[in-house]
This record gives sequence, C-alpha cells and structure tokens, in this order.
Amino acid sequence: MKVLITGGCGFIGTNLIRYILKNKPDWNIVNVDLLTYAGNLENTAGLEEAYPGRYTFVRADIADREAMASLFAKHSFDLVLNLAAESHVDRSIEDAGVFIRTNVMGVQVLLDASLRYRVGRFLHVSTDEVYGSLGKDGRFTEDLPLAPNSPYSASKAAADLLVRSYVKTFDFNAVITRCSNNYGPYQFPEKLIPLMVLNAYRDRELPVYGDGKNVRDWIYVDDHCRGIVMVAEKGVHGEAYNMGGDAEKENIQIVRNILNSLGKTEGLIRYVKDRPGHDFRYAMDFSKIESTLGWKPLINFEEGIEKTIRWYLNNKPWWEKILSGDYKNYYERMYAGR
Ligand code: NAD
Ligand code: TDX
Repeated sequence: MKVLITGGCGFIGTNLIRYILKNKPDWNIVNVDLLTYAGNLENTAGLEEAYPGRYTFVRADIADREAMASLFAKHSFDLVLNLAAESHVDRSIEDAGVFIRTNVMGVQVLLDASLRYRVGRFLHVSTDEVYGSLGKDGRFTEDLPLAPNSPYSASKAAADLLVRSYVKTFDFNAVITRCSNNYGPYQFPEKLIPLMVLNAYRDRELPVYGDGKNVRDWIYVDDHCRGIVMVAEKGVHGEAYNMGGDAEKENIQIVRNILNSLGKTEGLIRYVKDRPGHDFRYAMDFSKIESTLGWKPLINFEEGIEKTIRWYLNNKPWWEKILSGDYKNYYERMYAGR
C-alpha cells in the first residue's frame, strides 16, 4: 500500500507517520511537506534509517500543480492523507492569503491530481472549527451546516466543500475527518498547550485571551491518528466523521493545570485582549464514528497532559531550536549538496 501524507513534518503529521510506520507494516509512506515555519524536518529525523524502504521525504508545495503532477505520476498512490495546511487561527487573522492558497487551492490541486492519477482513496483532515461556535449546550454533529468564523476555519470549510463537490461530481472516493483540539508531542509552541508549558517552565507570563472561559474539547494526538487510519480503511465513501476527546475544558483550567504540574504560581497568568471573533465553545458528538467504526478516544486528559508536559521537559533541544529559529537551518544542513 503506497500512501501519500501531506504536511508530515508538522505536529499531527509527524505523529501520524510514526503511528503508521509502527502499526501498519504494509503501508509505505511518501511525506510531502513544504517546510513552512511550522514544518520541522527534525520531527521525522531518522525514520528513513529506522524503517528502510518504507519512508521517503519530498519537499514540495501542495499548491504547485506541476510538482504534484510529477509526484503523482512517479508513485501510484493507493491512498492520500491530506494534513498540509496553515493551521493557526491568530496568523489567519493577521494575513489570510496563505491560508487560501494552501488550505483551498492546495486541496484543489491534490484533488485534481488524485482524480487524474486514479488514487484509490483520499482522506481530507478537517477540523471541528468548520461548524463555528457553540453556546453552553450541545455538541457538533456531522449534519450541521458549516459556519466558520475565522479566515482559518473558512479556508478549511471551503476545502471540505470542494472535497464534497468532487465526490458528487466525479464519484471521487473521498472521506473527511473533523477533529477537536489536539495536543501531544511535537506541537509547535504557538498553540495554547505548548506555549503555556514553555512559558511557565521559563517563568514567562502566560497570555490568556479574554476571560479564559472559552471552552475547547482536547484530544491526545495518538487518538486522532488512530481514527484517521480507521476512517481511511473503513470509512464510507463521501462521509465525514467527527472525532473528539470527550474532555471539555475552559482555557483557564488548562493553564492552571500546567502551572500546578510544573510547581509554578498563578501570578504568571496575564489576561490579555481577546482574539477577534473568538469562538466560545467547541464540543464534538463522535457517536457516528463510535457506532459505525468502533472508534473512541482511549487516552484521558489527565494522562495525556502529563505525558505531554513530560515530553516538552525531556526534549529541551527540540524547542530551544524552534524558539531560537535554528530549526529552519536543518534542511540546509541535511540536504545541502545532496
Ligand atoms: P501544523 O501547522 O503543525 O503542520 C502543518 C504542516 O503542513 C507543516 O509541516 C507545514 O510545513 C506543512 N505545509 C503548510 N503549507 C504547505 C504547503 N503549501 N505544501 C506542503 N506542506 C505544507 O498543523 P497540525 O496542527 O499538524 O495540523 C495538521 C492538519 O490537521 C491541518 O490540516 C489542520 O487543519 C488539521 N487539524 C488540526 C488540529 C489541531 O488541533 N492541531 C485539529 C483538527 C484538525
Ligand atoms: O496564547 C494563547 N492564549 C489563549 O488564551 C493562545 C495561543 C490561545 N489561547 C486560547 C484561544 C483558544 O480559545 O486558547 C484556545 C486554544 O487556542 P489555539 O491553541 O490557538 O487553538 P484553536 O484556536 O482552538 O484552534 C486549534 O484547534 C482546531 C488548532 O490550532 C486548529 O488548527 C484546529 O483546527
């Protein structure tokens, strides 16, 4: 089985590649990543040697039609798992352009290449944010209308609709996964949990947006990866599947949890100006994937957050290179003259 994973040098992609190499011995992976600020080649360092013949890295842009055509022509992919994206809401508020390019036009390029080169199945990794925001009650179900509120979530919703249109128009074999907030090893320290862990560890202020009462449903990244593989294998053509961690928390609870775990005081908390258009609450109804495919999250929040905090404490060189900007030179060091 020949699998294309896009965005495999990012947070979820690198965890997914490791999960597949370990658990699916007959899946061989080509990882295509542009290595934007969020892509770190050190995340996948050593995998070629550890899994001979099963893992290949290609640096390319999913929105580059010619590059994708030659890649798809060279490999006959049985499966495409599309994770490449601009993924940070705050950045999309500053500049939406690159979000439209990668998250919408990039998906169109991949869909066209997959159709032309007869890829067996296409799995598009989407997000809970496409549904918009919830009040205090209720959960997102797959049949809700899409109502995104940030340029990031609008670009992801546009991609979902493009995928849907290829299913309907071309009978294209695609499935969509929509997952809640992930956390775990290798998450770029711009997102809430790693940012707070690293700031607390270094006795820096913890910037909490608004009153800190916005709610997210947190899932440990391995649970998401297991679900992606399950949907790729068993999901019904044309369907979307929600995943969630069954762990709703206010942001301020997360921050307090991290401070406690690191033995730091709440004096580090600083309430800052709210994010514009800040979604109040996300919560996932994942009964569809549970009843039809037998998936549910296995790692509870208390266990997952401790594992995550420990990972950051044990991997200081990884995040120090990111904070200093050094990680961006890794590609040049590794590949110069090759
Ligand atoms: P990330 O930002 O950590 O990684 C994104 C990766 O995509 C990076 O390696 C980057 O270099 C690569 N990339 C960006 N633009 C590219 C392009 N034009 N061509 C090729 N590669 C490109 O993101 P993540 O958190 O790992 O998220 C992965 C996917 O999962 C995204 O599609 C995101 O929308 C979705 N998702 C994320 C979460 C979450 O909580 N992080 C939750 C649900 C869904
Ligand atoms: O410094 C911060 N302070 C703060 O209060 C940051 C970075 C975030 N927050 C708040 C905003 C959100 O309510 O924490 C919450 C989580 O923020 P993010 O980590 O930026 O995640 P979110 O905006 O919820 O989006 C995430 O989940 C869905 C991912 O980044 C997306 O890629 C995914 O699709």
